[in-house]
Amino acid sequence: MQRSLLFGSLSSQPFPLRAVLHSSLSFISCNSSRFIPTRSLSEGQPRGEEKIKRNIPLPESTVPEFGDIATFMRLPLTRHDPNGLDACFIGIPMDNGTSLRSGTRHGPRAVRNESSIIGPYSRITGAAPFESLQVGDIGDVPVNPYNLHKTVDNICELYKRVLRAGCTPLGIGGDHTLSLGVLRALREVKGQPLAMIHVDAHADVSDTMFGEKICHGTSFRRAVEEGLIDPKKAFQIGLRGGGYGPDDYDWPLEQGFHMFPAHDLWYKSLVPLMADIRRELGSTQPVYLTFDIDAIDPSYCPGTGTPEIAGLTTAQALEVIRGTRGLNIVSADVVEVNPLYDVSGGTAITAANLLFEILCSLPGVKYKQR
Ligand SMILES: [Mn+2]
Repeated sequence: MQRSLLFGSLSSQPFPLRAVLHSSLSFISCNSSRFIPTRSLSEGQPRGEEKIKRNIPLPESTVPEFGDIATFMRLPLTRHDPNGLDACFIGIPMDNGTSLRSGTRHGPRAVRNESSIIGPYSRITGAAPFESLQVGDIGDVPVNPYNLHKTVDNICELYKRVLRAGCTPLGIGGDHTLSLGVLRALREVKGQPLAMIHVDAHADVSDTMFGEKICHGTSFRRAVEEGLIDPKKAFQIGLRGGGYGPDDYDWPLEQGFHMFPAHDLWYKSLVPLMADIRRELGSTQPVYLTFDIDAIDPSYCPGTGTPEIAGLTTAQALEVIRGTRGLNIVSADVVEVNPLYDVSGGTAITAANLLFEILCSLPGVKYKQR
């Protein structure tokens, strides 16, 4: 496929591939459910019928956008209950996997607050997600701020419940350790390793940090080792910044990852790249989309824990997300939003809009003629 990519391409892999680890390792499951379901607003309403009354964001004519409870886009809240929903937003307010600046535990609330400004229909693309899908906000994962491993288990538990209800979970992070819990749930429920589109300044494939196997810089090495993702169907977009040596990118390339560093994407539209990825993955392969807000340049999104200069533009971010339309996205998230480092709210506004665009790109969303 691709033009001049430094690290690799879909059609030619410049590095020798080692044995694929996931073929010889069983994936790790997580603990059983301990969540208490609450009443669903859509209970008793069969899905798939046109007369169904779908959830819509609270209209501004009812209460102004700055008012009422800040669920995501002011959707109905059904705590920990995905029943009857086609897609749901889930907050994951954690930062105890963070290596530098803490504060992403405040990300979900900030993103929900800023999401109030987003209208339910995309005037630009014609997407009408709330006329197509039943969507809600199911609150936050009950994270444990004193125990990262229990937090990962709790993410996995709630995500399994959501997936088994036939609902597509859309996560609001929270540090990137959360992907390990998400992927363990996806692997178990979907019954196969996932394809992955990972947008990030960092590859997050360290073996350990401070001797720890689980933290926000190790998620995707663990995911390969545990057989959660198919590394040959893993695409990392926006990579940059300093490291400790050339090994940082060698390991994922040896596994078969496709890496697209930011400097190869500067000044370019990402529409052709996404077309290549869609061709490679097709329309049925289950895909996990995870978007670390630090993929975007810190001039747009300073509110994050480990910023790196010369990143993607917000326009390129939209091209990536809109370019996933047609893929079988089975879960997605926007992570590493740290509002303590951005008093303007711009980072959270960006994250909220990216999540809305992800919703618009999900399978089953209708587009109107503009
Ligand atoms: Mn990350």
